[in-house]
Amino acid sequence: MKRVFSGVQPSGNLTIGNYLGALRQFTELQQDHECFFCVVDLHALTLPQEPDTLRAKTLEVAGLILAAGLDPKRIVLFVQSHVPAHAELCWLLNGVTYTGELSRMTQYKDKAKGRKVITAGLLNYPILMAADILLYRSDLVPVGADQKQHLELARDIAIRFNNRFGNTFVVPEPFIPKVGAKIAALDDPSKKMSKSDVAESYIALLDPPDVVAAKLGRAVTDSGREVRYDAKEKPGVSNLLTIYALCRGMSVKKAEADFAGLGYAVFKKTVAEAVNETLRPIQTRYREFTSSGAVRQVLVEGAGRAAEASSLVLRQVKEKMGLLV
Ligand code: AQP
Repeated sequence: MKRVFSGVQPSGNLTIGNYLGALRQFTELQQDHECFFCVVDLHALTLPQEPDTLRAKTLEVAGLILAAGLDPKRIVLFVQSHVPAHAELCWLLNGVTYTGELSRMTQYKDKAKGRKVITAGLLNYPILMAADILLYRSDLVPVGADQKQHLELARDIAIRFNNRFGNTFVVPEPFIPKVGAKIAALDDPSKKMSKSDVAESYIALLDPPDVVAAKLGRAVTDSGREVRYDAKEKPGVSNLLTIYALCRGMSVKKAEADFAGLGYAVFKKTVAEAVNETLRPIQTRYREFTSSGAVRQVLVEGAGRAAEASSLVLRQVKEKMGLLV
């Protein structure tokens, strides 16, 4: 069975972008892959976080990953900081990664923009991500389009390490959905929807139906009145059409046909209904998981299984790099 690894940062409210770009793929992959999914709290620390909020969001994100349709008996779900091997391998890989590679990363440039101080963690973020993936000898990494560049760097690091120290890491492949890999912000379709952005820009997985309808009602559309997919000329409408098509499990072409001759008001109302139908079962399962206290138990078991699965690779890396083990 091929191995899958992916992580989600507890850096805000999980969005429909996180779901359509990543979590939805997790639920499919769990059927016939060995899956490790991780709440990457150490990654969240690369930007300032309020400690109590970070702790609460870590549990919330884990609950939402399960609620998205993941079966804790099939997958390993854990918190990154509960498995120290991630931080250890990250440090070891610092020795084979170049600062030029890190400062070229688009996400680093975007997140560093306008900040008075930039932490070393923000620059080193992709090394930790490489460590996450390489520790488990992962074959496939389901991610949205924004993480593709980081994954390419993880591949480069793996190849470089293997060439220098002998075959150790599996070189991972990205698994990026054809549609939905970059859901745009509601208030500015030129930007990616992000959980750490302002609430108006995203639909959170835990948003109640009236909030979803209100946010979509205010979503930026484009001039003209026609509901048609045209990413260049009509990025706002195209984004909503993509969300609608994915929520209804249909092609964008079919989605377009559903709105032929209809105006933006009906369009937005119908998109809201489709989004709410997608969110309803997730929200119900989330409440079940959290009220039963099952999430913590899943995370304890997951950390144990992840530590076991990663220990051999970490030991091999230490030996190969010349540490006394
Ligand atoms: N807008 C998006 N469209 C499609 N996929 C997306 N992902 C994120 N935003 C979109 C994918 O969701 C997974 C989890 O993301 P992450 O938590 O690791 O961090 P991120 O990529 O930085 O996502 P956010 O929501 O933008 O978080 P913040 O605001 O904290 O930076 C990843 O697979 C990601 O590609």
